[in-house]
Amino acid sequence: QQSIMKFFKKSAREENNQKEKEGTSSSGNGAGNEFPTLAFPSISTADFQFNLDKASDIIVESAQDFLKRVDNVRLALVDLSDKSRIISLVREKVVKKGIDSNRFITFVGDITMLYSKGGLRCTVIANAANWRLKPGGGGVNAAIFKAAGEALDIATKGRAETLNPGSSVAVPLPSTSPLYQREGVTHVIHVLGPNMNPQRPNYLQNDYTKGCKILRDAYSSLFESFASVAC
Ligand code: AR6
Repeated sequence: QQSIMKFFKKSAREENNQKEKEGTSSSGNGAGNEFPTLAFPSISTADFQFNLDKASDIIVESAQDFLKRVDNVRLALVDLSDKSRIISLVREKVVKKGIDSNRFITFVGDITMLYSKGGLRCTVIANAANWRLKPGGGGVNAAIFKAAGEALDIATKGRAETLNPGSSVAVPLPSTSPLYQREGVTHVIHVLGPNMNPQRPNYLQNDYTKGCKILRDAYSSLFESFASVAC
């Protein structure tokens, strides 16, 4: 709660809006604003304790592969704080690889309020889910289920009961959902990433050979799901 409030302090909001209008943001949210955009959190790097440096490599490589293959779409990595380590790592690597800043952006904000508070239109958002696809539990999963209301829980149950690590499921959001009405979100894609937290199910015991493969599979499944609903 507190971090969300801190996050959306007026100055940050205005800065994002201004950058969006001018198209001058270093993260580049200008000319590509008309493309269908997927907003996604960094999968597995908070509650699931995945190594940030390895995760940032996988995010950038997976995004680059996807954007080479699919035109007229945009990806936006989102995190809550302007001190987000994963955002800085990804930004550096995106610049190094010369990825088009109109097609891959980083954005600081709450993924459930991107349009209303940040002026960023994202018709599809990703959720770092748990294997039972249950609401609550903390992190971005709790925030998305709360903002979307019961409609998301019902729609999710209609699509899948569980997820395997490395896979995703796209759920159309009913137009009655506040997230649809307020933010213009038409789909939520639940993704289950690799877990390096001994307190959570499917614990990988620090096996990063398996973990990196699962994280790559998770992003490739997420981006394919996005292409299938957006294109
Ligand atoms: N908006 C944008 N980014 C957010 C938000 C938000 N509202 N909330 C968190 N993040 P996490 P995981 C960022 O822990 O590591 C859940 O309880 C956060 O800073 O949500 O994949 C599920 O039920 C981080 O960068 O997901 C699972 O059991 C990123 O989202 C488990 O946690 C992912 O953090 C999944 O753990």
